[in-house]
Amino acid sequence: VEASIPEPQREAWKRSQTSAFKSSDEFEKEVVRHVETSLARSMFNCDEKAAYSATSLAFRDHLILDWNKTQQRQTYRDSKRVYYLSLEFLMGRALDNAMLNVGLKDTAKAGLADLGFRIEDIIGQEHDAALGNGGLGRLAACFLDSLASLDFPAWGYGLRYRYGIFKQEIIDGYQVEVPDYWLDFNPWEFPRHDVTVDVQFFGSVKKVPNEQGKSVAVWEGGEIVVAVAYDVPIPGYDTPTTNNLRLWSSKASGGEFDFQKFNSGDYESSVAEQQRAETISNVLYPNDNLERGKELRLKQQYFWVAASLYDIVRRFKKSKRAWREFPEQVAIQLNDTHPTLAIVELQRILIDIEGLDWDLAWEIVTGTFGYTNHTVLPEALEKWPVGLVQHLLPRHLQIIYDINLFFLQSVEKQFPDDRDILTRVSIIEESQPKMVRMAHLAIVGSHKVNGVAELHSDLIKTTIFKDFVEIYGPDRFTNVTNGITPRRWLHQANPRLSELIASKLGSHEFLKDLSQLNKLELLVQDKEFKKEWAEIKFANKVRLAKYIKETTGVNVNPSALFDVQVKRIHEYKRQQLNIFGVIHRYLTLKAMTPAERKKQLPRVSIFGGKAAPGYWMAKQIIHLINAVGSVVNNDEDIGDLLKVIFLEDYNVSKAEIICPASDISEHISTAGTEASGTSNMKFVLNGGLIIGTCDGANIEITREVGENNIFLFGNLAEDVEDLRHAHTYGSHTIDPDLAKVFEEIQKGTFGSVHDFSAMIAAVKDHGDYYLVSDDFHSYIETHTLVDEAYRNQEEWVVKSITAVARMGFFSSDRCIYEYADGIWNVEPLPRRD
Ligand code: GPQ
Repeated sequence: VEASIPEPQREAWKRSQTSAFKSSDEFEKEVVRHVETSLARSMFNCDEKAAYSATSLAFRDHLILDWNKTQQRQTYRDSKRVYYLSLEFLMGRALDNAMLNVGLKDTAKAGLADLGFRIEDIIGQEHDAALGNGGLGRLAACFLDSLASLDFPAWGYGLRYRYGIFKQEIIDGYQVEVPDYWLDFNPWEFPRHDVTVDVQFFGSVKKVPNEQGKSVAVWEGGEIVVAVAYDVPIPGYDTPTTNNLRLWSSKASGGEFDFQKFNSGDYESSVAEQQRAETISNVLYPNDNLERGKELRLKQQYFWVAASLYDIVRRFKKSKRAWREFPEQVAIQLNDTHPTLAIVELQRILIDIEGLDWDLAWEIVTGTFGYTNHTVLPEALEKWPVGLVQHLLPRHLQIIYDINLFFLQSVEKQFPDDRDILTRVSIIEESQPKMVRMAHLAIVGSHKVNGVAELHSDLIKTTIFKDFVEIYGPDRFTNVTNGITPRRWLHQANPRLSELIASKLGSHEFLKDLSQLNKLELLVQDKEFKKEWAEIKFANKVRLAKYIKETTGVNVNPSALFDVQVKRIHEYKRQQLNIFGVIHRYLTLKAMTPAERKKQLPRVSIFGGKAAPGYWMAKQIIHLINAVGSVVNNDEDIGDLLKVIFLEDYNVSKAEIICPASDISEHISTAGTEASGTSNMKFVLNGGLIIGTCDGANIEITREVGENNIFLFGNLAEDVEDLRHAHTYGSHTIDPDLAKVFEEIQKGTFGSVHDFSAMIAAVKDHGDYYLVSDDFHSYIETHTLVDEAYRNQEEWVVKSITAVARMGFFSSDRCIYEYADGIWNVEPLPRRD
């Protein structure tokens, strides 16, 4: 149906066009209007929550007007679009970001003050949008910010989980998970009840002849679940470009419930069907770097992929172009293997529905997709039992087998004397049960595969994907080192530092061209500047100390060295190494005379992060940290010299308080295990130094900031395999200082001897897979160097400024330019209105 208004009536539309507020007066009018109409309240019952809601609605209106124009222009220009498919978008709060990106935060601040509210309190009302686990989901969010800020025509596609990552509570030192129901009132989403897609599951396939007598596959029967679109506007910084994040929600195909069944008295089964459908988008799987192969997870993946591809293809078809032009109009990036079924789904649409022949379809498919790998950990590589795929997606399994057949035939031709390579690279693992290897499918179906930091991209080429480099040549593989958006992680999280930098550089341009930070190096000897720099760090530490007091009751001294490790709890990230080091420090302090103790540097060790609910060892690590805290924090011999804090429920909005307040942060994964890390970048950009292993992006951070401005320790990735081998087959002696730490734990100093015994056994008896003992000495020594360096505050500030000045490379804007150029082949489409 043509819904366009006829020419003669358009004048009336233009006269009545809505315009966005610009002044604080106009803003106030919008807020009051939303309080009085959208919320049906008044000045007599407008609390902070209502003021937050109304402010957000006012800004959402603003964004939607820009969004409309952006979409109209992109459609009119018919330029190539990027689609970023990610099962996770860890967005955090939207209001502060929207205000800063459209440049109206000061306007809103004045308006809110006029109406009787403090802007910080209003911002603080917002519930984080926590549709992700950790780094992978936050990377997707940073990329959306950069895509919009750089004017790229780009959409994100994800799932609208009713429950995001769980809320973490710490009760008696243990993690307890509480559901995160965040959709009570979410002003940032725009339901599109008219944008729906029917998604099919189960059923069977039959072959029937088409009009030309060719046999085609028809997938029939099974059940239909409806995908409903919810749009989230993504504003660019300092540009009217407003992109879209489309999240799909599932509902039963009979509407609320099946009325036929309902009327025939079968109430229960009609409700059951509705519930089964809604379950699909109900909850985010809370695992980081782990795939557990649950059927519902595969359903989520296909549901989201099928809806997104239908939407993308529908948009392409409006342009009436020939199919072979598809890859010139559409670039789809697969964020990890979670959306790999998109490769199969597009091939299915092209051959079964659009009637293209296999080869042309496959050329289109591989021209369209790019795949980003985020880990080499074997337990995180996705595999699905063939039987499960057969049951849920019978036609897709056939296509996967065909893709594999053609692929293996070509490999066989290329390596006629090598039988083993076929087994190794096959998309189907010949195990019991047989499995579909999603990473292999993703590589075969994409034109580019990238890792997320140099070391990681080299590792995938020499280990897990080695054979594919032989087959496709090295050019199929590339690196795009991760980055972070300086808008959220500097300007929003650390406004004072951002303003100081702007005052010195003469503008806020550095927020869009982060390499301009290098001009700060000219100021490292400027006394006044250094003083202000140090004052800002101190103020950020005072703010965190206040937060620690409010949430844990512990007083920490803001002049102490703040040593932070916040990230998902995982054995490979080695929070256990950190807490063992803390215990070692505690024992060292205890052994000193009071006079000696007086000379020591006070420290606050701050931890935060969630453990996957089923990850028992990670939960024990959390327990040990809390147990050590309750002993150390109450030891009168120790006082301010050492405090151990575990911050509950680490998330994006808490990271915005924590990152600006570190002196040192810890990025201490076993070499070769952390693909990149991104919080390392956030801490350094905020003037904190880091202690880290030669792993992930730490290596490139070192190259940029210089070896003098980072604390590196530990074994190298190239030596890990030999060390592990030696632990298992040679004699394995534990570092003597670490052995003392273990003795103390086993004495019961921190309670729960039984609980902690598994952590100790992992090192002593089970091969120390993560090299905790091997790296312990070097770790402790390096912390001594940190203490020494921190005593010289003059020098420390110089290091801090120098490091920030050299962080330009780690903007996610740089990442997006690299993807655009090397993988997507897309151009920005700026708007100047
Ligand atoms: N990452 Cl496979 C996750 O956050 N979750 C995952 O399931 C996988 C990877 C991380 C990875 O561990 C970090 O090193 C990266 O910096 C991050 O992805 C973004 O690439």
